[in-house]
Amino acid sequence: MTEKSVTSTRDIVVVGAGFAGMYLLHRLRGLGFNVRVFEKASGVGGTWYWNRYPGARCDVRSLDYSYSFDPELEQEWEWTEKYATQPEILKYANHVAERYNLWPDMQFNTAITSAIWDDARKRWTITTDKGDVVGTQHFVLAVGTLSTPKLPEIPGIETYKGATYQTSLWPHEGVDLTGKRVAVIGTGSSAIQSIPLMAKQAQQLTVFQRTPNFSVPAGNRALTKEEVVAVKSNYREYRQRAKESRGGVPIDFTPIPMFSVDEDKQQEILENSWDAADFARFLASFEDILINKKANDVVSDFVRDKIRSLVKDQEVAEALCPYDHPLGTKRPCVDTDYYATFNLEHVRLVNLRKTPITEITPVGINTTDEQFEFNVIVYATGFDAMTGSLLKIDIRGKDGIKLSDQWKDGPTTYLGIAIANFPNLYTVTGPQSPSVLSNMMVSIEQHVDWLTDLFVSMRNNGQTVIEATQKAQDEWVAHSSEVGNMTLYPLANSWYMGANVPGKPRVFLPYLGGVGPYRELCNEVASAGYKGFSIA
Ligand code: NA7
Repeated sequence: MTEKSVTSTRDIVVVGAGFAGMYLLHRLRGLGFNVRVFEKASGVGGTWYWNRYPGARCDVRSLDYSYSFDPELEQEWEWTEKYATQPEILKYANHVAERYNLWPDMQFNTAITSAIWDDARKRWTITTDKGDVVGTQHFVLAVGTLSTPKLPEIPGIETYKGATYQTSLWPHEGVDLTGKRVAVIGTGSSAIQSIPLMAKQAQQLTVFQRTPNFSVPAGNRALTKEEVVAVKSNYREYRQRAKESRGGVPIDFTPIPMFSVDEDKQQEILENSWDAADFARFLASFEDILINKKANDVVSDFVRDKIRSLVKDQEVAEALCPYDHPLGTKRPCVDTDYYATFNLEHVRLVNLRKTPITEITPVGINTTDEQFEFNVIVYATGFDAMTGSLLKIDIRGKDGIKLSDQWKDGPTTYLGIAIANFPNLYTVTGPQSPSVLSNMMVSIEQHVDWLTDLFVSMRNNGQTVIEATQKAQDEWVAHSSEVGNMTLYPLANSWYMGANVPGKPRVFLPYLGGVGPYRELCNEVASAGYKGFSIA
């Protein structure tokens, strides 16, 4: 790539106009950096731009899942429900873009196709699918963690003649399922949120389930004025507690070990947590749910009993009960009437563990036992999580080394922020950071603030290049995997483990050390002059 072909130069190029990209732009531009954000979508919002399926909501409470960087913004914005809907979150994202006039520095409908490090010039050359060739000092991948949708590998999928939709690419104008015979493949969070609403329209709804998931009730409702005031009048202290917490959400009690109390007390605590209708709180019911299999069994049994009490047909109930993974080792779902939907006459569950899909035909879906015909197939089959969107870009670091080669056995990073051999390249909420195991807003703000401080420090010190050392990276990867292995998480075939994508290396992707301790570690690295990095 010659300098001549570069059509513009920047201090910092950011990929993605989700909450990370927008906040990066706001902070960095305010400090005088020349920043350009590129975004594949035609608008801001990232995951909330794409995932428009019926019932799409955040599973973190709205008062928590919002920016904290500007007290005026957090006071003026009015969330209406306990869990915000996708349209409301998207409206918020647009409000932020408008309020801070982010539009002029964001380029939409543009995907980055390659990023090549030029070691002589100490700069990245970024190419887009619209023909831009941008030279930049720093390159930040704020591409999101669940942003590469995944279709199932089912023979005949391309032959189906009816309408097909993916939950993660739902049409902006919505879909009317009235009078339709609808199939849903998948029973993850997206399916569990959308199935009750699709069932309200469809003439017939057939759910193809390979693996059941644990789901806790959302108990969604309008926020009361009093509870909003209670949080907003104390937002600084509330946000601070979120930053110091494990998951980025303040918990109002100190969990105890499961077996420090008798069975009756265990059940009482679990009932209270169930009624509190909040999965983060539910998972925190006892301190050892995710590290002690026996403690986990108690909670898993508790939820299985709930499923049996909610679903009338006990054969269906049993099929909906997860046994293959400890509760919480796949992200628990949060639902409104999911289990009760299976009591409706026109809703049917097909248990693919008993009768697997053999093929998709022009008219429907065949299993080993039956041939189904549908007007519509909905794929709620998830994502190539955490690394999919990073590896879609042809990224080449020092000596032309490809990121896809360096990561062929799984991602290796320093702090989930930087990668050895890839100078001046950064991931926001990347693999081996708390990321998807936390309230993403808290983790996004932490990474953006940390990177902003880094860029300012480098500028002030006349430094131009920073790179994670191999040693620091090796130690971080070892630490991250050691922490992961102390928990029950690796027991599940989850997207946390890359297990949902055939051929993807089986590595625990997020960092399990907790948001608060992780923040401290990152701050220590910075205050020690960016320990573990070579910087010049
Ligand atoms: P998930 O949670 O990855 O769910 C995908 C679902 O699709 C899951 O039930 C899969 O079953 C199922 N799936 C995938 N491939 C197939 C095939 N070939 N046949 C049958 N079923 C299949 O994605 P979501 O979009 O629901 O949620 C992602 C995250 O968004 C969620 O965790 C929240 O953090 C928000 P499997 O378990 O692989 O057997």
